[in-house]
Amino acid sequence: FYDPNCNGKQVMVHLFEWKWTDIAAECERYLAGAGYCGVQVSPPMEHVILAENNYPWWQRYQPVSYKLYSRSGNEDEFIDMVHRCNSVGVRIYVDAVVNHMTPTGVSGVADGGSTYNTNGHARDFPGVPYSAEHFTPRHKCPSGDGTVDDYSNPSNVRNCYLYGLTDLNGKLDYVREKVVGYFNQLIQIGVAGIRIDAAKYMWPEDISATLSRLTDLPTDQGFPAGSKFYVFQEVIDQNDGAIKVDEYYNTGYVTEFRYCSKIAWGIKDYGQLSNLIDYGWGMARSDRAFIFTDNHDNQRGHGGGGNVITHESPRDYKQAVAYTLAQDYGFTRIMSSYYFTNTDQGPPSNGGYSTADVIINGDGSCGGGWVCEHRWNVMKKMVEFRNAVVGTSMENYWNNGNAVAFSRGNKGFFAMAKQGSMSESLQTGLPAGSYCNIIDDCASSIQVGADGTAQISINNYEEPILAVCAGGCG
Ligand code: LM2
Ligand code: CA
Repeated sequence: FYDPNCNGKQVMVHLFEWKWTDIAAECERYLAGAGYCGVQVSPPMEHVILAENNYPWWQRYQPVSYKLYSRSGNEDEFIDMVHRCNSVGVRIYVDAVVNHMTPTGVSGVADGGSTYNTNGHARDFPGVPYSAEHFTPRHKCPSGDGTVDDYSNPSNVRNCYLYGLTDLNGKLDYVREKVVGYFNQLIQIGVAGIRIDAAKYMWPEDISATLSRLTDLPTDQGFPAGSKFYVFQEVIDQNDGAIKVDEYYNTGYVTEFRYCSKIAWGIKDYGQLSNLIDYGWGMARSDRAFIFTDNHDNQRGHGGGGNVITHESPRDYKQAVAYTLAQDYGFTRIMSSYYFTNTDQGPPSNGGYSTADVIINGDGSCGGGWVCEHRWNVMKKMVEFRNAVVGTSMENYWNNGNAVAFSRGNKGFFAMAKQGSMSESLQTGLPAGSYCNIIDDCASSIQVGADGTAQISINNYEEPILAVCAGGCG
């Protein structure tokens, strides 16, 4: 569960709320050439449709069945996307919502035609099918009203209803079989892995039992024989409760949300970058940490929110992503957002429920309300850098509180200046020679002497970053 199955590439992008047709096109026209490992897609299963809330993005976290029918498209479009992305070497990772189904007290018909009814004691999801006996019994939940309300008690977190969402009983063989069926269908199509939504609210042994029944990835989709599903588990551990990231190491990577706060602090106060990764604070070990500067929840104050930097402060955000990709901790994901004014607001739409196409402008940026951080110059260049220096560690670390620099073995060197400029003679760890800065397309360069030192100069307010690679990054 630890190999993302993308040939050693190091960065995935979350194309939040994109349609399958747009993602297929993006794999072919951009992501393959830019060196992205793959795409995290929004939940593909059938979900409720909340017209009364103006179709919020979070309706997709209220499953109705495991049919591949969602706001992003139907099953044929999903399969076409996976196949087209795989054929250009870009993998698809599914956001898997299997802790729960819809909230209590609702009924209706979802878009794929499946009905649901959770009024009173009913828990009817005939599209799976699930019924009342498949949900966690009330007596297993130690909270007063049946919802999660005590993070100091694992039974409360894992057996109660998160926000009142009907909680699947992952102890049951029947429930495990249904989830296995969903995952094996994804695998058979050629999906390379999953994000497990709300993993913190599931018992690690239930996740483990489910994953142990998965088949290998299909060789006809370009996976070497014996390849396993890549798994990263959403566990929000901010040292604020009983559940710790290390409980989930046996079943894959874990999201490291403390990294979001740390990088935000580090960009505000460069001195803090020197102790970005704080194991004393409980941060996950590097080969289990799944990291990002911000995600679809905390960029809009959901999922615990927090002090994070987002595309709304572009200059700081570029530095945060650049540093994240330059350093050697964890497996990295880049967020790709849409603009919003309201934290519940769904994606750009053609009016109502229909998601608008992503517009690609002549200069390669996006329009129509889509931000496309993954197409920004700094992000694209730093993906190349991270891929080029894979396997090396950070060395020659230097930080004076206003600028920071380090080498990645003898393969790369990175520097960044908070105020936009720096000039300093530093050890680069690189062989003697001339190296050009990929960030400004070689407008600036450094000359490394026989002793490995070079004068490192940055003069660029908007993108105050220097990244060079031995033999070129791209
Ligand atoms: C997560 N973590 O484990 C995400 O961090 C979190 O953002 C997800 O909630 C959650 N799992 C469930 O998959 C999102 C959203 C919530 C939303 C839920 C369900 O952040 O705001 O809750 O999806 O759609 C919504 C309403 C909430 C209501 C709930 C149930 O916002 O007010 O609670 O539905 O009706 C009564
Ligand atoms: Ca649960």
